[in-house]
Amino acid sequence: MIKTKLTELLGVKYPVIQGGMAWVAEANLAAAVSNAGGVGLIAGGTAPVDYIKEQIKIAKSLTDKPFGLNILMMSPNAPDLAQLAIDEKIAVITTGAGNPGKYIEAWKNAGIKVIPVIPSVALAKRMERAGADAVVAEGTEAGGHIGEISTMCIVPQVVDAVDIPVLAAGGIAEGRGLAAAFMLGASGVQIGTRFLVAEECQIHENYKQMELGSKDTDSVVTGRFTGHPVRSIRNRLTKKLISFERDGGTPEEFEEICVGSLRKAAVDGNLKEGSFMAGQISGLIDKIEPAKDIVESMFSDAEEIMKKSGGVIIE
Ligand code: TUI
Repeated sequence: MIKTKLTELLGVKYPVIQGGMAWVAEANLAAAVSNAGGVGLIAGGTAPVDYIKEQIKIAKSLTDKPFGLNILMMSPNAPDLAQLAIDEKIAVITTGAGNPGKYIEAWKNAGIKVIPVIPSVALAKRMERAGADAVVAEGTEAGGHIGEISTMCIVPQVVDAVDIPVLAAGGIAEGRGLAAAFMLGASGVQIGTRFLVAEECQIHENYKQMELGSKDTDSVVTGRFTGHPVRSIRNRLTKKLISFERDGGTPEEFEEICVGSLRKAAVDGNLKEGSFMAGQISGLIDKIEPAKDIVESMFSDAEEIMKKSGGVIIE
C-alpha cells in the first residue's frame, strides 16, 4: 500500500489521476479509473456543455467514487464548464493548455480540489500562489499539447519550487516509471497514454491499434511554430503538417488543417486524417486491459521495485 500527500488530499487508494484526454476521456473510462482506486476524469475538450453534463450524469451512475473534470483553458466552453463543475459538485478539476488562475477561488469555495497541469516551474509557482491544491508537472514526453522540458527535468524542479503536492506526467505507463516519479519527489502521477488502451476506453479500435503498434520513435511533435506543439503518432496527417510547416505555411492555415483531426482519430478511426495523440511511452504498451488491472499492476510493480531499491545494492 503506497500512501502519499496525494492519497491524503484526494482520499483515494492510489495516487494516480487519469489524463484529461479530449475526445477520449468520457464517463466509462473515468468511472473505471475511479472504481480502480485512482481518479478518473471526463475531458471537457471543446465539447458542448450539455454533452459534458450528460457524461457527468453517466459517470455518477457508474461509480460512487470521486471523479474529475478536465477543462481546456483555450476552449470556448471553459467558462461554462467552470460553472458546471461547481453546480455538479465535481470532486477534482484538472486544467490544460492555459492558466486557470481566474477560476481557482470559486472552485476552492465550492470544495473542489484544483490540480492544474503545467509545463514549467514559473507556472507551477503561479498556480500555487493562486491557491491550487496540487500541480501536474507534465514533461514533453506526454501526448497531446506539450511543453519543452522533459519529465526527468521538470518534476524535481517543480517539486523544489512549490510546497503543494506534485504529480509527474509524461512518459509514465507502468511500475518502473511510477517508482521513478516517486524518486524524483512526486506524490503521484497522471497517466494518459496507457489508458488509451484500457478496455473501458471508448475510442475507435483503429486508435487502439495505432497505439499498440507504435514503437519508441513513432511519435512526432508538430506545430511548434504555432505556439501549440502537439505530440501524436506519425501518419499521413503529421507528414502533411511537417511539410506544410517546412514550406512556409502560416500558423492560421496550419491550425485550420488540424481542426477536427482529434475527433477524426478518436471517433472515426480515420488513419490518414486523424490526429492520434499519444506519448513517447507508446512503444512499451502492448495490450488492452481493464483499467483496474492497469492501475493495480502499476502499483504492485512499483512497490516491488522500491522494496528492492530499484535493483541497486546499497552498502
Ligand atoms: O493540455 C494538455 N494537453 C492537451 S490539450 C489538447 S487539445 C489541443 N488540441 C490541439 C492543440 C492544442 C490543444 C491535447 N492535449 N496538457 C497540459 C498542458 N498544459 N500542456 C501544456 C500546457 C500549458 C500551456 C500553457 C499550460 C499552461 C500554459 O499557460 C500559458 C499561460 O501562461 O497562459
